[in-house]
Amino acid sequence: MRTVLGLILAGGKGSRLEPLTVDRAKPAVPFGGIYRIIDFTLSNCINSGLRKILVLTQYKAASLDRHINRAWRFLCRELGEFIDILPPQQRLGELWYRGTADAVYQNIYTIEQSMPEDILILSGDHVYKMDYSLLLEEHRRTNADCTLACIPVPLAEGRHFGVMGIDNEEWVQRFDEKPENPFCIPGDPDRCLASMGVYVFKARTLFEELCRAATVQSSNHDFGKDLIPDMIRTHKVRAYQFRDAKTGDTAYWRDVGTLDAFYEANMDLVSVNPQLNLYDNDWPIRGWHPPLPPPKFVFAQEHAERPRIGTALDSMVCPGSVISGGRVQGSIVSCNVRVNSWSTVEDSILFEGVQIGRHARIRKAIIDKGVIIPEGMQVGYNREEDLAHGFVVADSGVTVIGMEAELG
Ligand code: ADQ
Ligand code: ADP
Repeated sequence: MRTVLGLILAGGKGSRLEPLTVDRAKPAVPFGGIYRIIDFTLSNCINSGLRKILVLTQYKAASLDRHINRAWRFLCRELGEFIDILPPQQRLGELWYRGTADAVYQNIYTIEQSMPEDILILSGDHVYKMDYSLLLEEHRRTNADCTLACIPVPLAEGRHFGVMGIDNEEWVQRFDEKPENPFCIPGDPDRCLASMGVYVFKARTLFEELCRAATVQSSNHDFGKDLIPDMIRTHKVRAYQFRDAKTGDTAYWRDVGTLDAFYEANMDLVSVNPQLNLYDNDWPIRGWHPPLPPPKFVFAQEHAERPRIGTALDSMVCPGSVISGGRVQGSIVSCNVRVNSWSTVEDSILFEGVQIGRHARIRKAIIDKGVIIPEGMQVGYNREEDLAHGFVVADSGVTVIGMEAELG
């Protein structure tokens, strides 16, 4: 892994996660209480032995920048190890990045400086645990120019991904980016093979292809739309099927780019047997939170007829939070949250600093940083009422309250 450079694409706009991305980049959106989405990819890098990492940012990167500076500044530059943030340099003109391939092309100068043999391209908005060294091993063993990680997904979801067709030896023969009618895996009519947006390239080949693509005016300058479909005609492009190393089954991987996918992946964490186990010492996921006291659960019997019982069941509760006489169930409670007496919070995600007023009832909701829910308010019980408050209601009915919400 010492001759591999990891590039994390973290500049996407994330409009399908709005309002959570109104003020922050998608990879910086909080996830699972003490994490940001990008922490999964960064943890995978570190756990895989990768020590040279560039994070390419663009859109609303201030909070992402701050998080990386606080949580991910422990590598030793003197040993040639780094996690560096690369904002757009506009080295090659006035343009911002035109697409994912252009984001890499515009940073070729910085990338070449670490003289990598192979370049691993990753996304900052996926939730999974993956050992990239196994992907690299396969890429080198087969002498591929490019290897694409992939996973089977239900056919109906194929239109959200790059869908690939492979031959018997796993060489890629076809690649359609977000096809309207995805083609299935031969012999498996209900599923197609989706690209995970995780690619490894021989560095030399990638530089040549990027320079060639940069001159094509009609191009979208995107890996999935242009560069990879072009390369399968001219180069050896291989598929690497991402499987659970222990069981050999399809592994857990989620693109959490929509509110529903984001919500579901969080809810998985508080299920009794989550598909993504955070309590796995062999593959630690590194998050960050400020130094805070342990979470506290307060039970008070001052009103004998209706005691205030502060409880949290099937939930994750982070430091600094006080469940003071409220009831939390199936939820994620981030740092410094207050859940006050006689309130209930069910199947919800509360970001840092949220306050739930007395007697409030919250169900199936995502509440962004610092939002104060007034006494007695109901969220997630009546779609029309939620919309009238200016909340976003996602397809599956999850109510989302953004940071800017002014309530009560
Ligand atoms: P998408 O996720 O839709 O599909 P895209 O929105 O381009 O592709 O994002 C890929 C990654 O690049 C994201 O992490 C995003 O934040 C980042 N990004 C986007 N534009 C950027 C820019 N201008 N500068 C820097 N970073 C940028 C891709 C592939 C599909 C594949 C899915 C898997 O194109 O083939 O199936 O990922 O999720
Ligand atoms: P997060 O909720 O992701 O931790 P922050 O609260 O750090 O994000 O900030 C989100 C965005 O809101 C920042 O990128 C910045 O654009 C804006 N912002 C936050 N605090 C301030 C501030 N004090 N002054 C100006 N802008 C701010």
